[in-house]
Amino acid sequence: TDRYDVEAVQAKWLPVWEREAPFTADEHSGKEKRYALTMFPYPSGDLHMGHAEVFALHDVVARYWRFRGFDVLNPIGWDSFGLPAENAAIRNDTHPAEYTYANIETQAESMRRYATSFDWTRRLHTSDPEYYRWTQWLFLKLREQGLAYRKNSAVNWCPQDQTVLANEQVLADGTCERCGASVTKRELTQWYFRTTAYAQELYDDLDELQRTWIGKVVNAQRNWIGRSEGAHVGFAVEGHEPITVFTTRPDTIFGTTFMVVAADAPLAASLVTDAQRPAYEAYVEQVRAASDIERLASDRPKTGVDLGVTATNPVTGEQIPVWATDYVLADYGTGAVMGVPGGDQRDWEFATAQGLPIVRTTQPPDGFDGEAYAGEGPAINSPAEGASAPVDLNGLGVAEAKSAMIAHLTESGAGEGTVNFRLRDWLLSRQRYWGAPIPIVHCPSCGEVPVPEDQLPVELPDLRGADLKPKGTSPLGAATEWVEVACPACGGDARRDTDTMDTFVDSSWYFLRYLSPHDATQAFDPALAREWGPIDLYVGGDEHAVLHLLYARFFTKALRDAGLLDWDEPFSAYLSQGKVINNGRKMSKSLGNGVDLGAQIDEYGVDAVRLTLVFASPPEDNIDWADMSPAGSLKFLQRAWRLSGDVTSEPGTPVADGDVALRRAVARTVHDAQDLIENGYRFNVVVARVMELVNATRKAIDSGCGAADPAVREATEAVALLLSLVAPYVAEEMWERLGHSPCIANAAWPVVEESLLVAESVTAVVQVQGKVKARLEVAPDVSEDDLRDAALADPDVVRALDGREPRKVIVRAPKLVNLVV
Ligand code: ANZ
Ligand code: ZN
Repeated sequence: TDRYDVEAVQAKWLPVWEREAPFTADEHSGKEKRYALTMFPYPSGDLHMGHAEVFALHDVVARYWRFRGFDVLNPIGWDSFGLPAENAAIRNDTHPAEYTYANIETQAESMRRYATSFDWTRRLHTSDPEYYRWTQWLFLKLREQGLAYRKNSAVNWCPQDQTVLANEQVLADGTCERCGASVTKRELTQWYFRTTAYAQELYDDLDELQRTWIGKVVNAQRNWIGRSEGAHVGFAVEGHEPITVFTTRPDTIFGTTFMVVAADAPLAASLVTDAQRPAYEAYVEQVRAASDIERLASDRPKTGVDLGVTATNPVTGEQIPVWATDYVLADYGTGAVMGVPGGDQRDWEFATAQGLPIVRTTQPPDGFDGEAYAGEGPAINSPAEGASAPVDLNGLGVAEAKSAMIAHLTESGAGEGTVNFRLRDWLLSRQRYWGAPIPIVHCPSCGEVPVPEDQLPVELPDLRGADLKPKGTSPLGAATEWVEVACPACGGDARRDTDTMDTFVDSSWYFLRYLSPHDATQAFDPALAREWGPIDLYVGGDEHAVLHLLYARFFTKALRDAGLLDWDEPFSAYLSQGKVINNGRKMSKSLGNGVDLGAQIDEYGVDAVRLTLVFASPPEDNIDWADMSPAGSLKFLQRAWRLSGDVTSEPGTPVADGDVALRRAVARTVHDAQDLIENGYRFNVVVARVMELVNATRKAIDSGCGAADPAVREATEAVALLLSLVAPYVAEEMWERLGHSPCIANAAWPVVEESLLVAESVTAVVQVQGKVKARLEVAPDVSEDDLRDAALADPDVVRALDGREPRKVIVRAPKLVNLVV
């Protein structure tokens, strides 16, 4: 027949590949190494179209590198702890482990059939004790470095999931990134990683990553880390420590007419006078109920309470009132602000609402009719007319005025220039069951005691049949036998920490565990990390633009400083793919527009689905499945496959005498494919070029050099090799029909003969007496003599000469011949 049987071909090759395992990485190969990583999945349900897309795109590069002679590490595993599994288990009334591992098997089966070039020998699951033992070990390692600590503070609380959330898990609209519930605040003692210790480095290194990471993600991280340059300024308060503020506008100090401190912070409570205390306490009560987002909303009326004390402006010496308010956040900067209503809109609104004075210190442009003015302009009222001050900013532009004021503050000891970051420490404890237990024992006499290394892992108690529904305290607290332990330090009665770690902790280091996933002696082998890392290409969705990528960067830097890693950054290059949508909309249950991956594969086969996803668009663009034609992809694959049946020359036939035009097409296609993959991941164009090559080869067979020409074999082999990056089944089948044994993945990449890439001909112009008389198509390397002879033999030139003998013949090969008579 003239079609291959998709099902039969899949059934035929899968077991062969499993047996041959061509993609097992080998650290002893002596070849140059490449580490290709794709984000490991959560085991919720079966694989979906999104997975199919990422894996297909990622595989192009992983397979390509292998063909180019690198030893490629391309591992896969499962991010198998976490709320999705726990919630689903509660819904389905099973144990999270059952739900998780059943889904992992389902996904693994689908992945195998999908035939990406993963090294299955390195498979890992973060919920295996063998894995989380080392997550716990790393937690303790970071704690030793002072990078993990416990503190009491107001934290984000999801009332739906009944657990705390990291700042990164609260969306811009103040809702939980998992469940969409409105996030509230709670006062709790929780574990944190000190991500802020690396704020500067995490920020600065983005400049370098900008070149190899896609821009959106780099910008998202920049904004998240949020670097602000400004100053710390101290305002003296009688009978109290000075209040230090962080300001980005030290040039506006002359316009400071009041101070505001975060209402729900210890500073406010320590400042308030007895007379004002009842009013203050009532106000705090009201503040606690609101979220950060509500508090910062610009359209919210500005409220506050006078604390009854005054502070001294360090430059003017004026006494200004100190208020507590909810628009100052306790955990940004110093939690205290110098109120400059002329320059800050929030301060303007507060001053207006509370009847506080307003003084402009930057001259707005003519015709400005707004309220606070934050733009460029000369300093005014700094100091006010007639007033004397130790520094005079009047007339200076904003930048100059800032530096002048910082210089003055530094000299007078009232302040100094500083850099402030928006980034907070990472809150890592969760009041949920399905995660790695925090390996700490709380002892009444010794305090926090780390579980000794030889007692790791602290295994999760089974809790089968227990009610895991979120109740606001960790379900582990109910496992009395598990909780009550002897203190590792003094042997007295003590209790285990009952919180589990955020699953983002698990995924912050999994790329290191792949290097030796079953190593029972260490989390990862530093020597292997040196050999394989950092990751040469990371492929995954940009929903992880901040969370996962930032945390993994933090872990990398912390482990470097622990002497375990010698990389500064984990991911040298990062590619994030677009989404697969349907009919212009995101696929969702409620819209009922989901496309089932399994059904697509059953209908068109793995190769056609993969080809469709890769061919659809540049990787970073969305793919609307409604506009796709997997049937068309399959048709193309059949055309490609037919070529392999038509080739009649033997494998290894010398190709030098083959049809030159077709050989040129092959060389150009392979050369360009390399360029397209290596520079900008233009995989869709690679597919388009292979389609052209298939057409050219078909034409050569049917109406050109014929099927026996060795160039036809060369072209068909190139088609098979290039196609194997995207459609491995049909490629393997073609390879066999071409007389080779499996696996095509082990075959040599086609060598591009440079001479075949040179343009086939150039146009030479022939002039007689300065007038163009003829144009000749000649080889680019034509000799001067040949070009002269060709020009003199041309009929138009002969006619123009009309029998005259040229006096002079000027030849500039290959472009020009000039005849003078
Ligand atoms: C005086 C001033 C005058 C300010 C002016 C701005 C304009 P970014 O750029 O986000 O770092 N601020 C400081 N700490 C705060 C807190 N905990 N909660 C709310 N606001 C706070 O913003 C820094 C500016 O935000 C600081 O500079 C401070 O107001 C305010 F014409 O100080 B500014
Ligand atoms: Zn103890």
